[in-house]
Amino acid sequence: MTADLFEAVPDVHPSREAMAEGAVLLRGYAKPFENEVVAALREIIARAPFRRMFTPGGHQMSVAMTNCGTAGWVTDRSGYRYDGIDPDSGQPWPEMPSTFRAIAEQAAAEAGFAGFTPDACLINRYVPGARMSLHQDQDEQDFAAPIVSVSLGLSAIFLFGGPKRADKPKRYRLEHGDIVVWGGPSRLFFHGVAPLADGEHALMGRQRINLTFRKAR
Ligand code: MD3
Ligand code: FE
Repeated sequence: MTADLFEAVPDVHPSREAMAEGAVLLRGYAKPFENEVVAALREIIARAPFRRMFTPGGHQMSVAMTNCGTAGWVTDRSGYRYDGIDPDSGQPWPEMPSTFRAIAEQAAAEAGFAGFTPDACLINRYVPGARMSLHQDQDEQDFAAPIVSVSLGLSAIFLFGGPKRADKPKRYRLEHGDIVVWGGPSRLFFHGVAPLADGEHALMGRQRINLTFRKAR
């Protein structure tokens, strides 16, 4: 009797897990929006295809990237920067879709960062074997603004270190639909992604896509 009643009530309390001070994992938060997100993603990559960029040191990244928003993160032999223009097309990056913005703003508010106004969304594509080595995100103007990440497709082992490169990273499995908000002290923590394991995801196929929403300027 009561079981039926409980099942009829939607869960208004999303799962919320603290990974560190300021880092909040919202498991499955983006799942209800997956079809809208994928449709918007298709339009972005038609105009700004994924490309594997080069680091200033001359290494080609295994992760392929693109951007949407008024600023996009780029790397080449001259360094890392945010640029309003896609260097491959010479055109502005595609606009940030309103669904993307809404999801990022809601998730940020859920984690205690109401008023987050992202101007950049970096889109990372991992195929099996692709990885991201430990780094800090320091190319943004305002470290008081969090970064919101949305994981889609194959799950990945996320490596979450500390304020120093030598801090031993903890490992977290990030799955399709998971959102993490990285603010406060964790905003400048070292982090990376272990080589992606092979697999097939029902909606996304043989890849992982990660969206990171940032306030770049
Ligand atoms: C923790 N991307 O694009 S997202 C990146 O899965 C990046 O593609 C990874 O690191 C990915 O820079 C991780 C999670 C993430 C993003 C930014 C952070 C974690 C963070 C900034 C500070 C601390
Ligand atoms: Fe990063």
